[in-house]
Amino acid sequence: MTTLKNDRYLRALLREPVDMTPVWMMRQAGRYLPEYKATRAQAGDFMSLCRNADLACEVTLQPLRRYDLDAAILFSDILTVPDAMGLGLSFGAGEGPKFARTIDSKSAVENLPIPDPEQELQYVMNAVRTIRRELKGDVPLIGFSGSPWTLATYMVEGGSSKAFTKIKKMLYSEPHLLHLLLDKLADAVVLYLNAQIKAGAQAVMIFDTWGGVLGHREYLEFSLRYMQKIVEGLIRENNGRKVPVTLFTKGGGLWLEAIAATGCDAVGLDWTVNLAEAKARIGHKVALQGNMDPSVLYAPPQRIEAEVQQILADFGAGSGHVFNLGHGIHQDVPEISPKVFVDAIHHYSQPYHK
Ligand code: 1CP
Repeated sequence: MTTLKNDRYLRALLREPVDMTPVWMMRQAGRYLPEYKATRAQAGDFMSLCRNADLACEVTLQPLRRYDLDAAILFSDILTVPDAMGLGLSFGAGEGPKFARTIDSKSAVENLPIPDPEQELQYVMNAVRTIRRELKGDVPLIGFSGSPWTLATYMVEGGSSKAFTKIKKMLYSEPHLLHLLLDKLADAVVLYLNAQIKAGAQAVMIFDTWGGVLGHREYLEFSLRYMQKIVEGLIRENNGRKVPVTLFTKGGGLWLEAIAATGCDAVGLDWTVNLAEAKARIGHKVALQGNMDPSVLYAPPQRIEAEVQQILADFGAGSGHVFNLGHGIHQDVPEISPKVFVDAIHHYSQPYHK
């Protein structure tokens, strides 16, 4: 049994009583912190930072030194999995991700290997072990992966996309090929997340950043089905403690019941969803994570506090809420904003837990 000094985040995900609402921030390690930029410069480039367990640990801990966060998230990227499948990932200075090779044929899918997490992705597991050691039980560590659909968009498009032309063409004209790819990715993600759990991740989250660009039937068939397969394959208890799993589909507000029915412990929400409505729809089955618009952090402190109070009131009394931004923190928010945000959540949530 792992003893944690602060286990509010894990307890809230399991809808167990807490003294105040826990909070962490999506992309809490990143370029909005000057010390992150310094460590990244020291590493040379983004992937070298991910591959160096000590530096990955350092940037994971940086936001926790500044803010009273209730969880740490592994510093890595969702695209390490396709990289380990041989696609050759790089990040140019100031640019998004690029793959040297893309998936454009049946043979390309068939030839994709399923990476052994303790071989090709061992650097991630080493980062998890190092971070767990250095956290010294202060707060839990979140492991993560991309959803098969979201990973596939990058692998087929060759990088970031706006129109998703190639993968949608594949979806509508060669659905069997896309299913083959997604099924392989689901197998790879199960191995990858279970290895993170064995290495020390105390909760896991699946980022389905691009599920929201799909049509209704296509979301269920090409994104949710494979997240469900992952949920069914995950280790759900380790060292005598439950390992909660959170599914986050950006733009997934229309499919909350279906997402909650996968058997996950928590559903991540973006800011298009009203938390009170989401609680009424699925709060009896799962915990909710979210969901302040990250752009609120551009506003003055009083406006941030007002927004936090509104979201806390929307959720109302009781456990089952992990406060978070509805997506990643922007890199140019005022330095004081994250502290105002985190402290307001802890302060104003206490009456809801009496
Ligand atoms: O220049 C830099 O320093 C790189 C910026 C950066 C960072 C800080 C990238 C490149 N990845 C990360 C870390 C990261 N990525 C984390 C851990 C940090 C933390 O949360 O504290 C996590 C959880 C991710 C996950 C991730 N990567 C997602 C899913 C979440 C989301 O933001 O929607 C996605 C889609 C990616 C791909 C990716 N990696 C990096 C960028 C710039 C992108 C997005 C590209 C795009 O918009 O298509």
